[in-house]
Amino acid sequence: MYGNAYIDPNEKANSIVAGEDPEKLTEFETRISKGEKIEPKDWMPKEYRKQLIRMIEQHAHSEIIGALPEGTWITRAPGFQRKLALMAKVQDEVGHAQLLYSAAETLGKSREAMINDLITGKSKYSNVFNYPAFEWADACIIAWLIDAGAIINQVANAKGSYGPYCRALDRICTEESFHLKYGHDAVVTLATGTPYQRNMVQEALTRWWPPIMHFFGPSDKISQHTEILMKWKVKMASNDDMRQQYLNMYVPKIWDLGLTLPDPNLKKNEETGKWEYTEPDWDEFKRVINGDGPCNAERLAVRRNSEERGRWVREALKTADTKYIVPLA
Ligand code: FAQ
Repeated sequence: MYGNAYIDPNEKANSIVAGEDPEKLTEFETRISKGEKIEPKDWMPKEYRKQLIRMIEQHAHSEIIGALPEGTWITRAPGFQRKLALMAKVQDEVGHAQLLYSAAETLGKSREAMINDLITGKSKYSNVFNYPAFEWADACIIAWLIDAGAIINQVANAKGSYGPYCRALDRICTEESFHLKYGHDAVVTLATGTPYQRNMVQEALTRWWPPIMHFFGPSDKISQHTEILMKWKVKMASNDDMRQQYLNMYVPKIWDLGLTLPDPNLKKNEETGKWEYTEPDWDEFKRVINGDGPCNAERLAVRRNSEERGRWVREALKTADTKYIVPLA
């Protein structure tokens, strides 16, 4: 991260595009400012390609790893309807990863290389999925409040500049809005249920609040990539703006259910219209995204294991006589 060292913004912007053809760069930036989409075969600066690969790949990994904490609850979800809904949701998340890996592939990085970077710990994925889902209520909080955060981010970025990513996000958001309704219903059921259920959902919310505050990324003061990503309309709002939007939409809903949040300083400043809160613990965030969270090792071990166990299928497909492969209808 840039930390507190002052870097002249013009100097930084120039170094990012050093060596690019100035005419092509101007044409590219003009297209973006006009709201045109950039497509895979169009000219783009190296840094734009690099940033997109980094961000889309991390997003894809987040979906595939994100299926794990909720996935462990499929067999234990209370009742057949909840099991069915959760199974469909988890399946959707894995599908989102496929869409996102395909979008990242259009930029020139192979799926094998991306999966390899995930399982060797080289690539990051969302901090939130490195925390455990101890109870059924944790799975409900994920489905409501993590999906809510994902939707805020994705609805905004779906209006961004890179065509394949935006189209993937549009499709993902449609499915995520069902997840949100399912998650909200599951949390409302617990919050309006027995004292045991209320207590369970309150405890889960208290556990998840710090990772949720981290979810939108480091504050704008220390965010490393926001400036260039917003300039090129990959990110359509800054980390702090997304966090504010989230607090504005969801804190009142949480409080309406009679639940409390573990931050005594959380309140909306009516004069500025902004939410005030205790600054999240960014040291914990850094540790978690760099591999040292409560479940990082377990999550990657699951992915490594499935990669190993699926190897024979991929090998068989490579050598299979295609006449024996039945096409999907
Ligand atoms: N977790 O300079 P910035 C979901 C890293 S999908 C981990 O501010 P940027 C669906 C960042 O990569 C959830 N790492 O970064 C679902 C960078 O590290 P690097 C995922 C994080 O890119 C729901 C460094 O910190 N969504 O939940 C995080 O401008 C339920 C500096 O940060 C997306 O990925 C984090 N939270 O902004 C599934 C959306 N935040 O690469 C199952 C697309 C930051 O230099 C169940 N991504 N870092 O080593 C984005 O919008 C952006 O990448 C941000 C971060 C906003 C996440």
